[in-house]
Amino acid sequence: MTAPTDNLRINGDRLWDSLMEMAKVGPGIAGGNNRQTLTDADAEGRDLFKSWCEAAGLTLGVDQMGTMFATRPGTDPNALPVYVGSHLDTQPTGGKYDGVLGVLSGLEVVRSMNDLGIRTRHPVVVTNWTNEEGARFAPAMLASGVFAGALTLDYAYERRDLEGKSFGDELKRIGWVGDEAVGARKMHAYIEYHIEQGPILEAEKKQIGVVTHCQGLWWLEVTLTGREAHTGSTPMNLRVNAGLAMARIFEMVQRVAMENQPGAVGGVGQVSFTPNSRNVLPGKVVFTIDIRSPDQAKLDGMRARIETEAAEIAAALGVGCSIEAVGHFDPVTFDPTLVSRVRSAAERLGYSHMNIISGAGHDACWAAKVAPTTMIMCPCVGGLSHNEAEEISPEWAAAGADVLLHAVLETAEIAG
Ligand code: HGY
Ligand code: MN
Ligand code: MN
Repeated sequence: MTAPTDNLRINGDRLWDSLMEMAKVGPGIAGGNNRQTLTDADAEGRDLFKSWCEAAGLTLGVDQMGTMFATRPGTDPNALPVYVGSHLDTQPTGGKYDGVLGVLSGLEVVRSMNDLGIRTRHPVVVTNWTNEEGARFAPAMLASGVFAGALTLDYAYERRDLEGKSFGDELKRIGWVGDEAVGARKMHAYIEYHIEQGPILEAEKKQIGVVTHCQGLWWLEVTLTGREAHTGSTPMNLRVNAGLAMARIFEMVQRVAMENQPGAVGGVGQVSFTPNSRNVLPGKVVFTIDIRSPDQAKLDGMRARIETEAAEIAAALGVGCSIEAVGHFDPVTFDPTLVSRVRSAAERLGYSHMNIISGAGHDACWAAKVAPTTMIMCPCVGGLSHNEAEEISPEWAAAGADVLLHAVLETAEIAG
């Protein structure tokens, strides 16, 4: 493959304008976004992205999980496409760039190829994966998981949000059930550009993260069954206290993660109490433990210890305990050829760079199961993400998109 000349750059102002335009869709309450998957705001964002793709001359395909694939044709109809993209859905208190940067930078790469009159042998496809976040419907990376064959369509359609609404019904409600079989598409390669969502690149003053790996993950949903009782008149020795069991399990998860340093994290982001009344001891407590590590043995060892010790903690308090894995993928090693293409593109373009392991999960983690895959990262301010204050600079955004342009052109092969 011949690398493109080093003077090819994307249009950074146009990319930034598109990011700011998309940020107006599903605004949060503190400057970020609340564009959760399969909500009306998600549908609005999809329509905006669709209009931009059509304006760029792309042909849109949609699969049965609602994932959007916008294709720029290549010169060789038999060549498998090079896929780029990420996700447009956000956390409830999400930032303006998580996922969105990858989708709109993929679009910017196509827009720039149009401006430069570049044709490639392989087609280029810009992707918006449905429900990457897993905030409303667990697990995260749901559509890409079905695409990679790790999850079934029926399992995905049956996933329910906290109001009991199903993924399948909500996808139908917003009118984004596509006709393509999920996973029928074959990829020549997949390259995802994403903000780091951590503090390393900014601290090391590097413009580009050359992502070599992504850490693995378990999401363990714990259901604790206590006994609803009066918080005032129930003596301490007669309580079956699911809330106390939860607190002790949280403390244990923290301890297990700290005992697996370096390279392990563990915590809880979502809890529900039933009946969730100030003066009723909870009869049921449900929460999801999120543990991650780039080391397979550590990841699985933490899961085993947490499941054993959670059961012991609950039993000691007479509290019922059941645990269900509701999300998982093993640590991922990205494709070495694509990784070195990203690195040499950064060097050719004069951008500082370093190897990095992704702390967050991405659709690339599932794409790597079915095609040569890699990622590119840019720094984010203070390493903050999954927070409405998430921030990047236009320069950071453009640098990564330039690298994406070069990596895509080298992989899709310039045809004149
Ligand atoms: O959970 C994750 O790592 C991703 O942000 N969905
Ligand atoms: Mn993301
Ligand atoms: Mn995210």
